[in-house]
Amino acid sequence: MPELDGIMSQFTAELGEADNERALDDLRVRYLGKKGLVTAQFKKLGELSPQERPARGAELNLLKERVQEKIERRRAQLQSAQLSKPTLDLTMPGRQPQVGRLHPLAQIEQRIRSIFRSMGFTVETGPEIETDYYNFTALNTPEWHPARDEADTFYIDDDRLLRTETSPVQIRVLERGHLPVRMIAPGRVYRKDKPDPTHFPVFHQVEGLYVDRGVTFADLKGTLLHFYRQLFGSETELRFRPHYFPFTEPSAEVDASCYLCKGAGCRICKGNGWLEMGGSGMVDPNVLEAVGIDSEKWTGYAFGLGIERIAMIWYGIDDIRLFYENDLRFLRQF
Ligand code: 2U9
Repeated sequence: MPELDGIMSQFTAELGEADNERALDDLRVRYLGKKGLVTAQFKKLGELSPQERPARGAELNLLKERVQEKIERRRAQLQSAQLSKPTLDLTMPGRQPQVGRLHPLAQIEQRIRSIFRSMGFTVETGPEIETDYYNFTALNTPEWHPARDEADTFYIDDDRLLRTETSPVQIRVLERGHLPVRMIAPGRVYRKDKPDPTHFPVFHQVEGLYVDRGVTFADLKGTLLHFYRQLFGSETELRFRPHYFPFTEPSAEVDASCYLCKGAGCRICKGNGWLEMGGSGMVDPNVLEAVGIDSEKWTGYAFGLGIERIAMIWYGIDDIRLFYENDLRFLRQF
């Protein structure tokens, strides 16, 4: 019947366009639903004569079955296509990778390491739990020295403590007996200080040591001058003030001219033009003899500086505790 052929070919065309299950459902309703095109044909059967009706009915049943069958086949097709579709959606916006960075103290330590490495210093490390011998005795630190007091140092037991400086690393290196030694020892040190804007019970130091034949205070001054000029700029000047350390003789505290105002006075140097950087001196002969080095043949210089202090000066940070709070709003600035 031409009319039914027309319905079938229209259905086939529309079926080709139903590319998802919802469109397929709409299509089914449009043909087989209560008011559907095929259903309407069934309704018209009553208008036919009893002779015409059976043949027409059979034709319509066939049409209905074919439409149903095609819909189900298409549904199966769509479902399997959905399953094999990749779940990766390339049109999705990308995720911003979280790029990390080094802690400001680690950044400063790296700069310090690289300046000294460029001058031929090795970088040495050692344990943070030390013995009384390495931390004090070998460093000529007398029994009466306040650093030995339980109030100033974290003791683990009678003999063991958290190192109060990185100097024990130098003792361990000198004990190996290979001279000359030209090294720095960066690392964590501990003191029983109550936290305040300039004190914290853990902080970081870099100590340096050069032991060779004929090392003088002039070598110390030249090396530190080069170091601080690399760190703070080529106009930097140094000032050495006499001081006392148990492990060096003579000893001096080291000031650098302010990198910001060049000595005129500003908020960074608190108006006096100079920045206190650390200490230095010629290694005390007692220290060399304690590790079996002939102090008549060999001399050396040593120095120490605090990494937090340099970072605070360089970045203009007024409270050491900020380095240890792990607040990303602070840390992300560096
Ligand atoms: C050996 C011999 C000598 C290490 C030295 C200093 C001077 C010094 C302070 C700076 C600020 C510690 O971080 S701080 O609080 N350090 O002033 N340290 S000379 O002298 C040594 C070390 C090891 C065998």
